[in-house]
Amino acid sequence: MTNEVVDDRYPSRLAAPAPTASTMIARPDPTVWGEHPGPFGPRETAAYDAKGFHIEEGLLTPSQVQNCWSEFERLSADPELSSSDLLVRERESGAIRSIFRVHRVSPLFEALARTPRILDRARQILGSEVYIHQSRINAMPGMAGTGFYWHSDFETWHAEDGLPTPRTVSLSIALTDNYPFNGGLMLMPGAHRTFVSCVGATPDDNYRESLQEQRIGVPSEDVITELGYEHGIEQFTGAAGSGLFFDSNSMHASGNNISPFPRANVFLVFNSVENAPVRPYSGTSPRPVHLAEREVEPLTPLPDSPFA
Ligand code: 6CS
Ligand code: FE
Repeated sequence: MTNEVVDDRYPSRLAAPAPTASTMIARPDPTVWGEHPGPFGPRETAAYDAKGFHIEEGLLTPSQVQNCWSEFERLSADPELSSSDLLVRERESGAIRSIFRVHRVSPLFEALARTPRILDRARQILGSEVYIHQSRINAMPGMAGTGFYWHSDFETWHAEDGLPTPRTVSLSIALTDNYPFNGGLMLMPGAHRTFVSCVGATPDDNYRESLQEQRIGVPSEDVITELGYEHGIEQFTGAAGSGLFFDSNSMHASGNNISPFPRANVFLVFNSVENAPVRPYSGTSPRPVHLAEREVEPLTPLPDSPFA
């Protein structure tokens, strides 16, 4: 099925590019949606606007991190989860790579998303009420963890899930120390202002492959090179408990973890309630709800959250 959307400001997954088509499109939408009061100061929102990400050290205390880690271990050992699509394994080693929908299967991670100082930051950036589009834990075991190739999350969420605009912010919280050498996330500061239109039609059930190794919806090496020389690369490193807020169109990647130190991060993807999903722009069927929520229900704050 081809893309039938005529007025798509973020065209991608075209079977073949038109000879004159540019693969780099200047983003027509903002990154910070209006000036709204919230925990971020004006310098922080300005930096987020310019770079597409912001690191908040000590977002969680060591004991809050410990609680999340124990919950991750509990979920990892849950036989029901183990045999479900929520759990994605490494192709070669069979080690756990991701667990999806953690905010629905775990009250603790639901509470994390509804913690006022976290929720209010997402609302402040997006200038509206928000809900969770996707949540997951990405685990990169020592020695055996494999990375994620360069991509923009929004490219996938637009093409495969139908999010109209990049009015979406992800929060990645380190549950182990993130070093430069254990597969920490690399980002190109400022590249979120460019939407990279990717070549290649989307196969049915593409996610079954892409969650282990993404091949469709990744930029060409030429485009990655150009963006890399223009913007440079920074890395999210920090002690367990650090949080990275990053724009959904950030160009990012991670390398393999061949260090003996595991890396695990919990991801909460907040989408604006004014950016509800429509039909996927690549013409495919919507992905299952554990990857892409279809019901837009604003998150309500939990003042007595264990993370407050
Ligand atoms: O599929 C997703 O939603 C996420 N996973 C990958 C490998 N790429 C896009 C996005 O980050
Ligand atoms: Fe990603």
